[in-house]
Amino acid sequence: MLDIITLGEAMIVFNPGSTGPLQFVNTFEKRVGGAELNLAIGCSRLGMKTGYISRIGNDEFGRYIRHFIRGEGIDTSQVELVNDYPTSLNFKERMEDGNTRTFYYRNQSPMKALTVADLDENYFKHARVLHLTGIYPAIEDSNIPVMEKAIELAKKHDVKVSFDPNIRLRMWTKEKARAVLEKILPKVDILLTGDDEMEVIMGEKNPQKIINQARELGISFVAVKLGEKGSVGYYQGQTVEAEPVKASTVVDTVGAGDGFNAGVLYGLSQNWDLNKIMQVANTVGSMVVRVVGDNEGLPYYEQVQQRLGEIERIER
Ligand code: KDG
Repeated sequence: MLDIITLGEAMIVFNPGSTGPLQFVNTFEKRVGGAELNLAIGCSRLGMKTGYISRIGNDEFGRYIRHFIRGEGIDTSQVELVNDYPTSLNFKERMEDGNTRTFYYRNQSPMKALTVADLDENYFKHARVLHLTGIYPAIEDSNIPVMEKAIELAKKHDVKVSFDPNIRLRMWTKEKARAVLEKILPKVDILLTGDDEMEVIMGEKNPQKIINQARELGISFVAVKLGEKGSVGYYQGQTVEAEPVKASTVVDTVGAGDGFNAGVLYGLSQNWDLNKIMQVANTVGSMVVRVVGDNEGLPYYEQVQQRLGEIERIER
Protein backbone atom coordinates (compact mmCIF):
# COMPACT_ATOMS: atom_id res chain seq x y z
CA MET A 1 0.00 0.00 0.00
CA LEU A 2 1.30 3.48 -0.86
CA ASP A 3 0.37 6.46 1.34
CA ILE A 4 0.74 8.97 -1.50
CA ILE A 5 0.87 8.66 -5.25
CA THR A 6 1.42 11.67 -7.47
CA LEU A 7 1.53 12.36 -11.18
CA GLY A 8 3.60 15.04 -12.88
CA GLU A 9 6.72 16.08 -14.69
CA ALA A 10 10.22 16.04 -13.26
CA MET A 11 12.81 18.32 -14.80
CA ILE A 12 16.46 19.12 -14.65
CA VAL A 13 16.78 22.44 -12.86
CA PHE A 14 19.84 24.52 -13.65
CA ASN A 15 20.55 26.54 -10.56
CA PRO A 16 22.59 29.67 -11.14
CA GLY A 17 26.11 29.73 -9.74
CA SER A 18 25.63 33.39 -8.85
CA THR A 19 22.76 35.71 -8.01
CA GLY A 20 21.47 38.38 -10.36
CA PRO A 21 19.91 38.56 -13.83
CA LEU A 22 20.18 35.27 -15.70
CA GLN A 23 21.85 36.82 -18.75
CA PHE A 24 24.94 37.54 -16.62
CA VAL A 25 25.12 34.12 -14.94
CA ASN A 26 27.98 32.03 -16.34
CA THR A 27 27.83 28.82 -14.32
CA PHE A 28 24.97 26.54 -13.38
CA GLU A 29 24.55 23.51 -11.13
CA LYS A 30 22.45 20.58 -12.27
CA ARG A 31 19.62 19.72 -9.86
CA VAL A 32 16.19 18.06 -10.10
CA GLY A 33 12.76 19.69 -9.69
CA GLY A 34 9.07 19.41 -10.44
CA ALA A 35 6.31 20.32 -8.02
CA GLU A 36 4.74 16.86 -7.73
CA LEU A 37 8.15 15.23 -7.35
CA ASN A 38 9.13 17.74 -4.66
CA LEU A 39 5.98 16.77 -2.79
CA ALA A 40 6.78 13.07 -3.14
CA ILE A 41 10.29 13.68 -1.79
CA GLY A 42 8.90 15.71 1.10
CA CYS A 43 6.41 12.97 2.00
CA SER A 44 9.03 10.25 1.67
CA ARG A 45 11.49 12.07 3.95
CA LEU A 46 8.76 12.59 6.54
CA GLY A 47 8.18 8.84 6.56
CA MET A 48 5.43 8.07 4.05
CA LYS A 49 5.43 5.42 1.33
CA THR A 50 5.22 7.31 -1.95
CA GLY A 51 4.89 6.50 -5.64
CA TYR A 52 5.40 8.68 -8.71
CA ILE A 53 3.72 8.41 -12.12
CA SER A 54 5.74 10.15 -14.83
CA ARG A 55 7.44 10.12 -18.20
CA ILE A 56 10.95 11.49 -18.65
CA GLY A 57 13.27 11.51 -21.64
CA ASN A 58 15.31 8.41 -22.46
CA ASP A 59 18.49 10.44 -22.24
CA GLU A 60 21.30 11.20 -19.81
CA PHE A 61 19.16 13.67 -17.84
CA GLY A 62 16.23 11.26 -17.68
CA ARG A 63 18.46 8.48 -16.35
CA TYR A 64 19.90 10.85 -13.76
CA ILE A 65 16.40 11.91 -12.62
CA ARG A 66 15.27 8.29 -12.26
CA HIS A 67 18.28 7.47 -10.07
CA PHE A 68 17.60 10.58 -8.02
CA ILE A 69 13.95 9.64 -7.45
CA ARG A 70 14.89 6.09 -6.48
CA GLY A 71 17.49 7.48 -4.10
CA GLU A 72 14.70 9.24 -2.23
CA GLY A 73 12.94 5.91 -1.67
CA ILE A 74 10.07 6.72 -4.04
CA ASP A 75 8.46 3.91 -6.05
CA THR A 76 9.36 4.38 -9.73
CA SER A 77 7.44 1.43 -11.19
CA GLN A 78 5.20 3.96 -13.04
CA VAL A 79 8.08 6.12 -14.29
CA GLU A 80 9.09 5.38 -17.87
CA LEU A 81 11.89 6.80 -19.98
CA VAL A 82 10.51 7.62 -23.44
CA ASN A 83 12.32 8.03 -26.75
CA ASP A 84 10.45 10.72 -28.62
CA TYR A 85 10.86 13.66 -26.26
CA PRO A 86 13.85 15.11 -24.41
CA THR A 87 13.82 15.56 -20.64
CA SER A 88 12.49 19.03 -19.82
CA LEU A 89 14.72 21.72 -18.35
CA ASN A 90 14.33 24.85 -16.37
CA PHE A 91 16.81 27.58 -15.57
CA LYS A 92 16.47 29.46 -12.35
CA GLU A 93 17.37 33.08 -11.73
CA ARG A 94 18.00 33.96 -8.08
CA MET A 95 18.25 37.40 -6.57
CA GLU A 96 20.14 38.28 -3.37
CA ASP A 97 16.90 38.38 -1.36
CA GLY A 98 15.98 34.79 -2.32
CA ASN A 99 13.42 35.79 -4.95
CA THR A 100 13.54 33.64 -8.06
CA ARG A 101 12.29 33.51 -11.62
CA THR A 102 12.02 30.30 -13.62
CA PHE A 103 12.59 29.92 -17.36
CA TYR A 104 11.15 26.70 -18.78
CA TYR A 105 12.35 24.64 -21.73
CA ARG A 106 9.59 22.06 -21.70
CA ASN A 107 7.43 22.44 -24.80
CA GLN A 108 8.52 19.00 -26.03
CA SER A 109 7.53 17.50 -22.69
CA PRO A 110 7.89 13.70 -22.31
CA MET A 111 4.59 13.83 -20.38
CA LYS A 112 2.94 13.95 -23.83
CA ALA A 113 3.75 10.24 -24.05
CA LEU A 114 1.55 9.38 -21.04
CA THR A 115 -1.96 8.50 -22.24
CA VAL A 116 -5.20 7.59 -20.50
CA ALA A 117 -4.55 3.93 -21.38
CA ASP A 118 -1.19 4.04 -19.58
CA LEU A 119 -2.73 4.67 -16.15
CA ASP A 120 -2.57 1.41 -14.22
CA GLU A 121 -5.79 0.96 -12.24
CA ASN A 122 -4.07 -1.44 -9.90
CA TYR A 123 -1.69 1.32 -8.80
CA PHE A 124 -4.63 3.47 -7.72
CA LYS A 125 -6.26 0.53 -5.92
CA HIS A 126 -3.28 0.35 -3.59
CA ALA A 127 -2.97 4.03 -2.72
CA ARG A 128 -4.44 6.21 0.01
CA VAL A 129 -4.02 9.70 -1.50
CA LEU A 130 -3.52 10.92 -5.07
CA HIS A 131 -1.82 14.33 -5.25
CA LEU A 132 -2.21 16.45 -8.38
CA THR A 133 -1.32 19.99 -9.38
CA GLY A 134 -2.31 22.54 -11.99
CA ILE A 135 1.12 22.28 -13.61
CA TYR A 136 0.47 18.97 -15.34
CA PRO A 137 -2.63 20.15 -17.30
CA ALA A 138 -0.82 23.42 -18.12
CA ILE A 139 1.95 21.55 -19.97
CA GLU A 140 -0.28 20.27 -22.76
CA ASP A 141 -4.03 20.05 -23.44
CA SER A 142 -3.77 16.30 -24.00
CA ASN A 143 -2.78 15.98 -20.31
CA ILE A 144 -6.23 17.15 -19.20
CA PRO A 145 -8.11 13.88 -20.00
CA VAL A 146 -5.28 11.90 -18.38
CA MET A 147 -5.67 13.96 -15.21
CA GLU A 148 -9.45 13.44 -15.32
CA LYS A 149 -8.95 9.70 -15.69
CA ALA A 150 -6.54 9.66 -12.74
CA ILE A 151 -9.20 11.39 -10.63
CA GLU A 152 -11.86 8.93 -11.84
CA LEU A 153 -9.67 5.97 -10.85
CA ALA A 154 -8.96 7.55 -7.47
CA LYS A 155 -12.67 8.08 -6.79
CA LYS A 156 -13.48 4.53 -7.88
CA HIS A 157 -11.05 3.12 -5.33
CA ASP A 158 -11.75 5.52 -2.48
CA VAL A 159 -8.40 7.26 -2.82
CA LYS A 160 -8.49 10.84 -1.51
CA VAL A 161 -7.68 13.51 -4.10
CA SER A 162 -5.25 16.20 -2.96
CA PHE A 163 -4.78 19.21 -5.20
CA ASP A 164 -2.54 22.28 -5.40
CA PRO A 165 -3.40 24.65 -8.28
CA ASN A 166 0.30 25.69 -8.54
CA ILE A 167 -0.66 28.17 -11.25
CA ARG A 168 2.35 28.85 -13.47
CA LEU A 169 1.55 31.88 -15.60
CA ARG A 170 4.57 31.23 -17.79
CA MET A 171 2.70 28.14 -18.99
CA TRP A 172 -0.88 29.31 -19.47
CA THR A 173 -3.13 32.33 -19.09
CA LYS A 174 -5.26 33.06 -16.04
CA GLU A 175 -8.39 32.51 -18.14
CA LYS A 176 -7.28 29.08 -19.33
CA ALA A 177 -6.12 28.09 -15.85
CA ARG A 178 -9.47 29.09 -14.42
CA ALA A 179 -11.49 27.26 -17.09
CA VAL A 180 -9.60 24.01 -16.53
CA LEU A 181 -9.05 24.10 -12.78
CA GLU A 182 -12.55 25.16 -11.71
CA LYS A 183 -13.80 21.85 -13.15
CA ILE A 184 -11.29 19.93 -11.02
CA LEU A 185 -12.18 21.56 -7.70
CA PRO A 186 -15.50 19.74 -7.04
CA LYS A 187 -13.62 16.43 -7.23
CA VAL A 188 -10.99 17.45 -4.68
CA ASP A 189 -10.90 16.24 -1.05
CA ILE A 190 -7.79 18.11 0.13
CA LEU A 191 -7.16 21.59 -1.29
CA LEU A 192 -3.71 23.08 -0.72
CA THR A 193 -3.59 26.49 -2.34
CA GLY A 194 -2.16 29.98 -2.34
CA ASP A 195 -4.63 32.83 -1.80
CA ASP A 196 -3.54 34.41 -5.11
CA GLU A 197 -4.29 31.15 -6.95
CA MET A 198 -7.84 31.07 -5.64
CA GLU A 199 -8.22 34.64 -6.77
CA VAL A 200 -7.57 33.34 -10.30
CA ILE A 201 -9.90 30.34 -10.00
CA MET A 202 -12.66 31.51 -7.64
CA GLY A 203 -12.23 35.27 -7.90
CA GLU A 204 -11.64 35.26 -4.12
CA LYS A 205 -8.49 36.03 -2.10
CA ASN A 206 -9.88 36.14 1.41
CA PRO A 207 -8.97 32.85 3.18
CA GLN A 208 -12.28 32.52 5.04
CA LYS A 209 -14.26 33.11 1.85
CA ILE A 210 -12.06 30.61 -0.01
CA ILE A 211 -12.77 28.08 2.73
CA ASN A 212 -16.52 28.75 2.56
CA GLN A 213 -16.60 28.30 -1.20
CA ALA A 214 -14.44 25.17 -1.00
CA ARG A 215 -16.77 23.67 1.60
CA GLU A 216 -19.75 24.33 -0.66
CA LEU A 217 -17.93 22.32 -3.31
CA GLY A 218 -17.62 19.44 -0.84
CA ILE A 219 -13.87 19.80 -0.15
CA SER A 220 -13.18 18.41 3.32
CA PHE A 221 -9.68 19.80 4.06
CA VAL A 222 -8.56 23.26 2.97
CA ALA A 223 -5.25 25.01 3.57
CA VAL A 224 -4.66 28.51 2.25
CA LYS A 225 -0.96 29.41 2.10
CA LEU A 226 -0.20 33.06 2.78
CA GLY A 227 3.59 33.06 2.41
CA GLU A 228 5.25 35.15 5.11
CA LYS A 229 1.88 35.61 6.82
CA GLY A 230 1.49 31.91 7.65
CA SER A 231 -1.53 29.89 6.59
CA VAL A 232 -5.17 29.22 7.36
CA GLY A 233 -6.57 25.70 7.58
CA TYR A 234 -10.02 24.22 7.75
CA TYR A 235 -10.90 20.64 8.73
CA GLN A 236 -13.85 18.93 10.41
CA GLY A 237 -15.64 22.12 11.38
CA GLN A 238 -12.56 23.87 12.76
CA THR A 239 -10.61 26.80 11.30
CA VAL A 240 -7.04 27.52 12.40
CA GLU A 241 -4.99 30.59 11.58
CA ALA A 242 -1.44 29.29 11.83
CA GLU A 243 1.36 31.69 12.68
CA PRO A 244 4.21 31.86 10.18
CA VAL A 245 7.36 30.01 11.15
CA LYS A 246 10.25 32.36 10.54
CA ALA A 247 13.08 30.93 8.48
CA SER A 248 16.53 31.66 9.92
CA THR A 249 17.59 32.68 6.43
CA VAL A 250 15.89 32.80 3.02
CA VAL A 251 18.06 31.78 0.07
CA ASP A 252 15.60 30.12 -2.33
CA THR A 253 11.82 30.16 -1.99
CA VAL A 254 11.07 27.59 -4.72
CA GLY A 255 9.56 24.39 -3.33
CA ALA A 256 8.36 25.88 -0.03
CA GLY A 257 4.71 25.32 -1.00
CA ASP A 258 5.43 21.70 -1.92
CA GLY A 259 7.07 21.25 1.49
CA PHE A 260 4.03 22.75 3.20
CA ASN A 261 1.80 20.32 1.29
CA ALA A 262 3.94 17.37 2.34
CA GLY A 263 3.59 18.50 5.96
CA VAL A 264 -0.21 18.61 5.65
CA LEU A 265 -0.45 15.17 4.02
CA TYR A 266 1.85 13.69 6.64
CA GLY A 267 -0.20 15.27 9.44
CA LEU A 268 -3.45 13.93 7.98
CA SER A 269 -1.93 10.45 7.74
CA GLN A 270 -1.08 10.68 11.45
CA ASN A 271 -4.62 11.83 12.36
CA TRP A 272 -3.23 14.90 14.11
CA ASP A 273 -5.47 17.78 15.11
CA LEU A 274 -5.59 20.75 12.78
CA ASN A 275 -3.35 22.96 14.96
CA LYS A 276 -0.53 20.46 14.81
CA ILE A 277 -1.00 19.78 11.09
CA MET A 278 -0.73 23.48 10.27
CA GLN A 279 2.22 24.08 12.58
CA VAL A 280 4.19 21.21 11.08
CA ALA A 281 3.26 22.24 7.52
CA ASN A 282 4.44 25.82 8.11
CA THR A 283 7.62 24.49 9.69
CA VAL A 284 8.41 22.19 6.76
CA GLY A 285 7.82 25.07 4.30
CA SER A 286 10.12 27.35 6.29
CA MET A 287 12.89 24.75 6.28
CA VAL A 288 12.85 24.50 2.46
CA VAL A 289 13.74 28.18 1.90
CA ARG A 290 16.97 27.91 3.91
CA VAL A 291 18.59 25.71 1.29
CA VAL A 292 19.32 26.35 -2.41
CA GLY A 293 17.36 23.96 -4.65
CA ASP A 294 13.72 22.96 -5.12
CA ASN A 295 13.77 19.95 -2.79
CA GLU A 296 17.16 19.75 -1.07
CA GLY A 297 15.89 21.56 2.04
CA LEU A 298 12.90 19.24 2.61
CA PRO A 299 13.37 17.88 6.13
CA TYR A 300 13.24 14.41 7.65
CA TYR A 301 10.66 14.20 10.44
CA GLU A 302 13.35 14.15 13.11
CA GLN A 303 14.61 17.51 11.83
CA VAL A 304 11.11 18.95 12.06
CA GLN A 305 10.94 17.81 15.66
CA GLN A 306 14.31 19.43 16.37
CA ARG A 307 13.14 22.66 14.75
CA LEU A 308 10.01 22.61 16.94
CA GLY A 309 12.13 21.97 20.03
CA GLU A 310 10.48 18.60 20.63
CA ILE A 311 13.77 16.75 20.56
CA GLU A 312 17.32 17.90 21.09
CA ARG A 313 19.60 18.60 18.17
CA ILE A 314 23.01 17.14 18.79
CA GLU A 315 25.72 18.74 16.70
CA ARG A 316 28.67 16.52 17.59
O1 KDG B 1 6.88 24.05 -6.86
C1 KDG B 1 8.21 24.06 -7.33
C2 KDG B 1 8.24 23.61 -8.75
O2 KDG B 1 7.46 24.49 -9.47
C3 KDG B 1 9.64 23.53 -9.31
O3 KDG B 1 10.36 22.51 -8.67
C4 KDG B 1 9.70 23.17 -10.75
O4 KDG B 1 8.76 24.99 -11.84
C5 KDG B 1 8.69 23.82 -11.60
C6 KDG B 1 7.56 23.04 -12.10
O5 KDG B 1 6.99 23.46 -13.09
O6 KDG B 1 7.19 22.01 -11.55
